[in-house]
Amino acid sequence: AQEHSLNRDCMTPSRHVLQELNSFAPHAQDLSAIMGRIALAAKLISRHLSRAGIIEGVLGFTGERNVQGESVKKMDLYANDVFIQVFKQSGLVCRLASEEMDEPYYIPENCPIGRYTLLFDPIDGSSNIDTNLNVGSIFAIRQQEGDDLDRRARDLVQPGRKQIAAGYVLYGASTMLVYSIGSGVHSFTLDPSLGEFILAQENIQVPAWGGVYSVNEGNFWQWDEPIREYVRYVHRTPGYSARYGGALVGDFHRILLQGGIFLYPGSVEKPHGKLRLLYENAPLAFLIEHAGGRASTGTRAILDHEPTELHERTPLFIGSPDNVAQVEAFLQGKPAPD
Ligand code: P6P
Repeated sequence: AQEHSLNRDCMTPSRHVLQELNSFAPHAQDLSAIMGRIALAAKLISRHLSRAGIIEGVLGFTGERNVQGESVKKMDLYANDVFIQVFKQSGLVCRLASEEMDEPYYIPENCPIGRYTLLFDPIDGSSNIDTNLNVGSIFAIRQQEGDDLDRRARDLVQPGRKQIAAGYVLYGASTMLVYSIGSGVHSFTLDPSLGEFILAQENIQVPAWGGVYSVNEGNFWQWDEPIREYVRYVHRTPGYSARYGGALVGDFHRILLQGGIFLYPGSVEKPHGKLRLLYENAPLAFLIEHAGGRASTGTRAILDHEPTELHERTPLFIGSPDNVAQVEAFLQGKPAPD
């Protein structure tokens, strides 16, 4: 038991990758090192967030607007810079693409080791920061294809099935890192006394069905009729609870562990929804599928959607397989089950 607990206490994300791949081959070493770097970025961001209100640069806005036209929070830029700095000296990643950057950031030195690309949303849900509610980071790792000499990063604008790893960090009551390299979904909890993410749960499986539905009902007026019909159905059917934190990672994490469904449908103002495919929906879809769940645009699997541009948005219906199937039935015009 002693040996087991010591092993568990030292099971960090980078060590876990080697265990999962059961290999010390270069590819496994690369992924292990990348996960170690992501853990470092997460620790730096977590530490900064914990000082919100005490030090400058955490709360509030920069006064600028990003490519999405959204006002940029100081924390968005800080977290984006953390990822760049952590990976710049890694020799592992050639490009970083993020919600905060119009174009990918190219690591100037040519990459001697890996030719990987990191796609990430450095701080998702940043509107929650000023009210001390949970926020998250979302990331996906892809293998670079071709030489991208024209720096158009066209090899990035491809379906989510091309992802080789994905995960998120939840800065909540505790800071958790959840990831998958395609063999199960695993969670780690940051132990501040160690300064390490320690393995918490392996092979997380989402329940087949859950009673939680997570959607911003303030958008009801601008949804298509089938989505309105679905929400009216859950309003009149026992067994459902509404939970919406306003930050995707926290809302997703609850669904992953307890089951249910998160919805961000298209609307009048945003026909393709608000959430981004390549660094929000696709990484979470990768995770939920490896946890036995489903993620749909409403008409097809998120991971099969063929994007045409880097910051493309898609609607998102993600969670327990039975819940996603139920919403798809409404979208296909099938009568409500009752
Ligand atoms: P709404 C946060 O701004 C975010 O990008 C996601 O984290 C979250 O799920 C969504 O937008 C919330 O959007 O329109 O409900 O406020």
